[in-house]
Amino acid sequence: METIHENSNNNVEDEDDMTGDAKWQKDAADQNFDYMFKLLIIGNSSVGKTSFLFRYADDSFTSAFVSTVGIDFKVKTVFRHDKRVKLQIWDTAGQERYRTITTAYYRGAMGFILMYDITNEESFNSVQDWVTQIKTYSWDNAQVILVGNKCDMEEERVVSTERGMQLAEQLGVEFYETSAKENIYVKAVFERLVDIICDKMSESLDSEPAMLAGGARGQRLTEQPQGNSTTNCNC
Ligand SMILES: Nc1nc2c(ncn2[C@@H]2O[C@H](COP(=O)(O)OP(=O)(O)O)[C@@H](O)[C@H]2O)c(=O)[nH]1
Ligand SMILES: [Mg+2]
Repeated sequence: METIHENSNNNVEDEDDMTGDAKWQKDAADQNFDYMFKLLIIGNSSVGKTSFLFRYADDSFTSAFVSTVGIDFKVKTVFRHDKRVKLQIWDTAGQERYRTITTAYYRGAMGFILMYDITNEESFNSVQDWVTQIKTYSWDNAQVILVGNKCDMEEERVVSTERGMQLAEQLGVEFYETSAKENIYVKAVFERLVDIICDKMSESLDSEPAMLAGGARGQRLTEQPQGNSTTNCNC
């Protein structure tokens, strides 16, 4: 059962101000990039995944519950280290509620933003389940960043920063506390994820130069992710 629609018209791009269909056609057809990374935002329902994506892609936030129906992915092009990196960022379109995310959704994903809500214990307790999903359905070198969202809601906080840090360390991933609402560390998380993926790629190319011959775009890499844990909390 595959319910993903790949013809999203919710694409955005950094460097021009085109809107609507014209923009989508340009983005979809735009082959002028060095790398293309498929990134996924996963985590329990209502932790703020859609808000986080909107904040990054559109720099907007709405406090009404954001309907994810029909939203599949957004495209954003960023420049990192002189490279034009086209990000295809997928949102779960509400399927996370029923844990019916299909393998098609995970296919080819190079990076994950694994999100919980610092005001919701259950969302934190589910992180391990999501890690298991990632391990089951995505390739070994997919990079993960753990994100505790809604750090603007300090008074309702139930998951301490320390617990987030400890979990990240245990999982061997980096950790940020963010706010889609207040725009705290949203861009930083995406940029860091892109950097980690780029680092991993060049590492693999160094150790396996043969990959160069085939081109590195979205290729499956073969090394295990590193266990370096770094923490970034400013809330
Ligand atoms: N205070 C606060 N509310 C947020 C934040 N991010 C999302 N929300 C709210 O949390 C609810 C669920 O957000 P949504 O993006 O739909 O979550 P999703 O189900 O994970 O996609 C909505 O009411 C959002 O407005 C945040 O950083 N801070
Ligand atoms: Mg959503």
